[in-house]
Amino acid sequence: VRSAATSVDDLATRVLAGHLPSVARMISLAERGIDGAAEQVAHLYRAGGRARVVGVTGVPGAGKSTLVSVLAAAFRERGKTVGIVAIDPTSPISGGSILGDRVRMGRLAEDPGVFIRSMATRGALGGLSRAAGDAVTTLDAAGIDVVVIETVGVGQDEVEVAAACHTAVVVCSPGFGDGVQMLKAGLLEIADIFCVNKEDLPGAGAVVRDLKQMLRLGHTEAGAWRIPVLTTVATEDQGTAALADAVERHQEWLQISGELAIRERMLAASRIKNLALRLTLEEIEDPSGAEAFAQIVEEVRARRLDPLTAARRLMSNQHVGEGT
Ligand SMILES: Nc1nc2c(ncn2[C@@H]2O[C@H](COP(=O)(O)OP(=O)(O)OP(=O)(O)O)[C@@H](O)[C@H]2O)c(=O)[nH]1
Ligand SMILES: [Mg+2]
Repeated sequence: VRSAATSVDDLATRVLAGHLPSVARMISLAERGIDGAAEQVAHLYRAGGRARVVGVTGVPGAGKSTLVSVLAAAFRERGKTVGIVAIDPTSPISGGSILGDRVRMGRLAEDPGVFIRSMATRGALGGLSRAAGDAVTTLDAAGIDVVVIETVGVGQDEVEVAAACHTAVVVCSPGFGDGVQMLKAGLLEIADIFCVNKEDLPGAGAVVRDLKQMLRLGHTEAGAWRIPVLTTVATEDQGTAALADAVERHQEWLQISGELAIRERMLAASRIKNLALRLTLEEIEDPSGAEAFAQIVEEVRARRLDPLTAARRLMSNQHVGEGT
């Protein structure tokens, strides 16, 4: 019987060779926090950096999944391999959502150049960003060219995931209150491209007008990226090529303007912060330190110690039991 560490090791080797079933397993192990998985993802990170990450986000029901499937098909036609990470905020951790997405993705699911993965929202602080980040790292290491992440842009964690990409596509559709919802969620700030989907429905023109109006209010410096407002009918595969063009144009702009390095620094910083949070929590929750932690909790309860000092002690890597 091989040890868990060895088999995770083998797995990373197969991921690097582009073996997609191993990619699926690696993502699962990392998501579940299996021993050794984090180290393997760290190893994969150093081997990656070529994939371009496209975030597709927007209010529930805007047509994101439908749009992602036609967009993925457009990238396939351009000779690119595509990974799709769909983050489902409502479903529990089950195969149900994967099945649902597979049905929606139709023949794309049969294409060996496409990898589709659903992910449920993780409860813990930054857990979703971490899980999504690990999935991106794994797909990147496997040589996937474009990774598309679909998220519903509600909630802090969701917006963070949506922002952690090279190109953020914010999807709107005609419907009451969309604009307000997006403003609240902070989605307008992260958009590199606006896509008004369901152009076939009444009210689409008004949404386009509102977005363009809003963009005119923002200042644009020379050489800055001009955020396009595109329209699509995802169910009819209409406007998809123009959307794929816009994504590619944005990525060229990132390169030429030097913004790519800035963005990648931002992404790296967010990865570090998320991991630092987890390590800190792990340290606090480590069973071997449970007694010492209980002791410090008691000190704080009795007000001989304050929570800030206690937390600072934990952060400075001091063992919780020391120096009370
Ligand atoms: N009329 C019209 N309907 C569309 C269009 N695109 C998607 N839909 C429909 O809108 C509904 C929602 O589409 P999804 O792709 O599941 O939307 P979503 O944003 O992924 O939804 P959630 O993931 O649940 O937030 C489905 O019934 C689609 O068939 C479009 O361009 N026009
Ligand atoms: Mg969806």
